[in-house]
Amino acid sequence: MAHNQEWLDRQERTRWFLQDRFGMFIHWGLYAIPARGEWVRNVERTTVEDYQAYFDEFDPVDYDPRAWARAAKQAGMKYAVLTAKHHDGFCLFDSKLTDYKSTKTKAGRDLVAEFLEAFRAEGLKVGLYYSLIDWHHEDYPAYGDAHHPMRDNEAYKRDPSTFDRYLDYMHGQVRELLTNYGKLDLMWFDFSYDEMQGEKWRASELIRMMRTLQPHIVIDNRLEAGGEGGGSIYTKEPLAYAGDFASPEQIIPPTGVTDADGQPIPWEACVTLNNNWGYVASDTNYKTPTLVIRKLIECVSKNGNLLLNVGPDARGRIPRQSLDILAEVGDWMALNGDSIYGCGQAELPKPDWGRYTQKGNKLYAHVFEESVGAINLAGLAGRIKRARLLADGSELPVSRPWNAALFEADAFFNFARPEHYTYPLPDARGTVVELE
Ligand code: H79
Repeated sequence: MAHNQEWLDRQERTRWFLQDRFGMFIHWGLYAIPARGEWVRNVERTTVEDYQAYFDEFDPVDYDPRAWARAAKQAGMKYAVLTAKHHDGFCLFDSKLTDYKSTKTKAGRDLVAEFLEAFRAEGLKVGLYYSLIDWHHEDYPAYGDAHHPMRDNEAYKRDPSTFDRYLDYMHGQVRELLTNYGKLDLMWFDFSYDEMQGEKWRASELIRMMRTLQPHIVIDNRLEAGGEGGGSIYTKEPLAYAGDFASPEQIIPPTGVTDADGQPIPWEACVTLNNNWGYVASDTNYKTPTLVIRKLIECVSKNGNLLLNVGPDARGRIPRQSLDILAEVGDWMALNGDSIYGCGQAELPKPDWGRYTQKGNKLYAHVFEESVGAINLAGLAGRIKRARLLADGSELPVSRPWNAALFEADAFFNFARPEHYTYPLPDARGTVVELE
């Protein structure tokens, strides 16, 4: 089956996205105040009235998106996505269609506009997250809806015929975002479920409008799917609203994301730094910088991106622990970013000591495990012109040591100079050798 135009356009639109590989997700809203996660209303069945306390109180005096942008850039991230509206319906932008927005709080600021300006100023690409689900809007199904805080509260029975009013509102807000805020590089919708998918959102109409306003905007696949995947993005004839990339949530697909013929489909794993998207002070279950680095490498080795989340607190500060992790990831990226940006899956299978990424005729050997003896480059005998430690450019001899005579089809290298049998990895987080 031939590719349709949607498929071909996707190739064009996602060029920068596949190049950049590493982005920052930012989950921020009223839920930073209760600090029990962005699903707090749902989990605790909080009414709109009870949640109102956080709206009345919201006053992020330390909001300085330029500091966020510097942290993202220093970490080696190339794009960022902010929650313009999460499921609770609170808007971080000055929408004319609601008063449930940051400009009507003590903040008195268009937080989205300031985010966009700050991140663009650092040279990062910018995206907005917009929740399809809305627990605040009175025309969004509540009673009986799988994901609504009031799903089992009969007082919240709603007339299904008014759902179109919500869709007018939702389309109107997307129009505002794509009209009033300059060029947006990415739009991250969240999320479809059960029969709430595709044309239930009037998705064809929405996409037509979006492509008229901003033809190049990259869009996720969640007008048609949830975090578990699905939808026509996996086919050679995706629908107009299939999206430009798959969005596995809190998981890295074992073998990447491919279509029926095994051809790669753009994808981005969205992953939290601790165990929550929104700010939760008590959640100190942070991933180590080494794990983050290795998971980023893993994504790229499977042709994917990593969208790594931070959850700023109610005052507007990214948690100290998150900043510390990002700084260390950034130190590694500053020296080894060539093995990430513009790279993808290698032609060779995964080696047992780590992973490969590849860009053209350059192969990046990411060594995670200390070796006993020389490191085996299976399948590369006679094919390597030179090997360099990426972090400092130093030469690494590629040879076949005496004790590898039986494996003579393979090439080997060794971090030791002169050659020893064991040697500590130059960088325990992930040592990268550039092979040409
Ligand atoms: O915005 C982030 C999440 O809020 C949202 N998507 C990411 C990017 C998301 N939507 N659905 N899910 C995450 C998965 C749903 C998980 C749930 Fe639960 C399990 C909802 C209710 C039970 C997690 C655990 C949230 C509350 C308890």
